[in-house]
This record gives sequence, structure tokens and C-alpha cells, in this order.
Amino acid sequence: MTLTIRQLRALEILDSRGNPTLAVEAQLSDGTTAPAQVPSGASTGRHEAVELRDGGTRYAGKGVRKAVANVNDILSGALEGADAEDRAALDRKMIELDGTSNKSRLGANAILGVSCAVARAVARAHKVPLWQSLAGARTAALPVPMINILSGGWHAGHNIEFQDFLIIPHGFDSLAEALEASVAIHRQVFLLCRDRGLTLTGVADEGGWGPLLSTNEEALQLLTEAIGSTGFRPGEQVSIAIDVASSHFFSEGEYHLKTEGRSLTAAGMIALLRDWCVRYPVVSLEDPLHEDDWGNWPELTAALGGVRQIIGDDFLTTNPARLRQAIQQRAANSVLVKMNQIGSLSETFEVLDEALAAGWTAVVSARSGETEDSFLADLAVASACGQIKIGSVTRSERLAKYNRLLEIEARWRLPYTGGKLRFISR
Ligand code: 2PG
Ligand code: MG
Repeated sequence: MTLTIRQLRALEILDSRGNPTLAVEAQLSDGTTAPAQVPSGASTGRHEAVELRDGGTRYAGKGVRKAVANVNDILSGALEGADAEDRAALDRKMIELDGTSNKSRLGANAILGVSCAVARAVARAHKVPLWQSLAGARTAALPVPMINILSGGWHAGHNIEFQDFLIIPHGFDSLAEALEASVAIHRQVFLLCRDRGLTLTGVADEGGWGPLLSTNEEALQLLTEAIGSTGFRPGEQVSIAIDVASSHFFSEGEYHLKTEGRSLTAAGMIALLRDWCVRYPVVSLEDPLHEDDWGNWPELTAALGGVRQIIGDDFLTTNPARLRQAIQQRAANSVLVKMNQIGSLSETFEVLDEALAAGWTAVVSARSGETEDSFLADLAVASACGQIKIGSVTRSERLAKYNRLLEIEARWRLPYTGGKLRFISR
């Protein structure tokens, strides 16, 4: 019996920053219902699909009542009776109904909410875990986490310019052990900050520490020291990833490091990162250059991409067309995958599958504004992409995903990607 959509219902809820976002509930023809909640970024890429916001004064213009109405008044009726299991056809229909190239009429938030709620309802109707239902013919595997320990930029009041200093705990046999090590390192960084007299007034948007440092490099020193003094071997068991998020401190051809009182050209930025990759156990660089600098990304990838992971986030915005261009131009070797950057589940899988087929790596990622929905964990497992970036190991909107991964590891005993990652196992 074909499972079809009976009804869709949306509701305005709040995300981890207290900004409105969407919750959608899908009901199928057999009576099964399932919810999904939509995340929201702060350091967004210019080429992301449009998150529909109401404007006006309510919630400083961030209300999502229009997107809610688009689900309740347009999509629910238009999709009633549609095959719930044909994910591609469902998403295509919504994209056609929207009729724009960036989902700006109905809203990427509305479309993604429907896409995910229907997928979860299908899994429930078949009484299989979400990851299994999403995986289809793929061989599911547990990802290695990339965990935010120190935050900067838009996520921590611009204390420093570089946005995330993260760890990749790749030298462990299970996700549970990798998380245990990560929590210890997170705690250790707090102690080191305290010993150095750095002011910590709480955690940043993704649960990492956001101390006032005098240089960006100080974050790398702190992190490398913390890995070692917690008892782990930097580079062998635990390595470092940086999300430079460089578009957010770029203007008029230069990268402005205000805390350091200096500005760098693209060549200066490449030289700085190359130097850091030699002096610190840095294995992964995200958005090292501006999101539209197609000229210099291939150069940076040629210089560092043979041995380091070069991730496009704001640069590629989970967009299949931008990914294809980057693969062709060898402009990176990895893609950050955020469902709401593109706004549908099938296009998200398109990016994941094409990147992996091209020999790239892919990192499924949360947003800085998140909800308690753990869909992302199942997506990373289903796609077997090998890596997941959720934020830090505090704050429940982050832990919802880690805890789901722990549950998947304990219950279904899927293989763990561990030290088998390219660029990372040395
Ligand atoms: C990023 C994300 C998560 P945001 O830049 O990778 O850290 O941030 O969701 O604000 O874009
Ligand atoms: Mg990023």
C-alpha cells in the first residue's frame, strides 16, 4: 500500500538563540505522524537558500508566521495524496510550487521542515530507525565528531575573528570514547583559561568557550596544550580543525584581524594557514578564503589540499551547482553539508553523494541556531559521510544529536569511522 501525505501542520517555535523557527508535523495516510524542527545560522553564506522571515517589529523581524502559513495553507493542500516515499518527487514538487531559484517565496525553512517531517513519518510507518530508512542502499556508518572547543566571530561577540577552533578525536575505537575524550579536553581548556586569567562569562552560541584572546593563534596554543595536558597525543589521537569563516571579516580585498591590528591579503592568509598547519596539529580548514574567491581557492587547495581537508561551507552552501564547479576547478576537497542551506533533503543527499563519489570528504553540520531535533545524527549515519560537526559538548540542542549518535552506536552497533578518515589518519 502506498503511503501518501494526509496533512502537514506547522508551528512557530524558538531555537537555541531564542529566535523563531519552524516545527512541522506530517501525517500520513496510515495515520502515522512525525515532527521535524528547522535550524538557523548566524554566519550565513551569501548563496544560501532563503530562510523566510516576517519582517516588521515582532521578534525584531525574525518571526516565521509567513513560513508557517505557507506550510498550513499552501503545501499541505498541494501535497495531499502525494507519495510520501518518493523523496525526490516530493521535494521537486515543492521547489516547483515555490518557483524561485532560492526558495524565497515559500521559504527554505518551510520546505525543509516538510521534507524532514515526511521522511521521519515514513521511517515510523515502516517501524525502522530513521537512519536506516534514509540510508536506502548506502552502508550506514557512525561519523567521527568535529567538536567546537573555542569560539570566535559571530558566535562569541567577536572576541577574535576566526570562528571555530575544533577538535577531531579520531584516534579512538568508538564514538563513546571519542566523546569522553572531548569532554575532558573541553573542561581542560576551561581550566587553562582560568589559570591564564582569561575572563569566561559562559559559553558561546555553540557551547564552546569564547575567551577574550589577544591573537587568533592563542586559541591554537591553548587547544594544543589542552589536548596534551589532558593526556592525549596531539595529531595522533586528537587533531585540530579550524572554521575560519573568513567571509565575515573580509572587505575590500583584505581579511581584517582587528584583535591583532593587522589585515591580510589572500596570499597572506594562505601563508598564515600553511604555517599553522606545520606548527600545530591542524588537519582541517573550513572557509579559509572568501565565499566568492574562486580565483584563490584552487591555489590554496593546491598548496595544502594534498594533506589537509579544505572544507567549503559559506563557499559551497550545500549547493549542487556550486559543488560541481568546485570539483571541476579543484577548489576544495571537502564540503560542509547543512540541510537548511539548500532547503530540501533530496538536494542535501545529492550533495553528499556527489561529493563522496568525487573522492571528496563531506561533513554533515548543525547550525549555530539549533533545536532539540536530532535528525542530523541520523542523516550523518545514513549517508556514511564519516564526519559530523554539531558544536560543543554542552547545551542540549547539541547534546540531542550526540546522544542520538550514542544511542545508535549502543543499539545497532554500526561500524565507527574512527581513524579511517582521509587527511586525518597520519
Ligand atoms: C558554520 C556554522 C556552524 P552558522 O559556520 O559552520 O558552526 O555556523 O550556523 O552560524 O553558519
Ligand atoms: Mg562554517
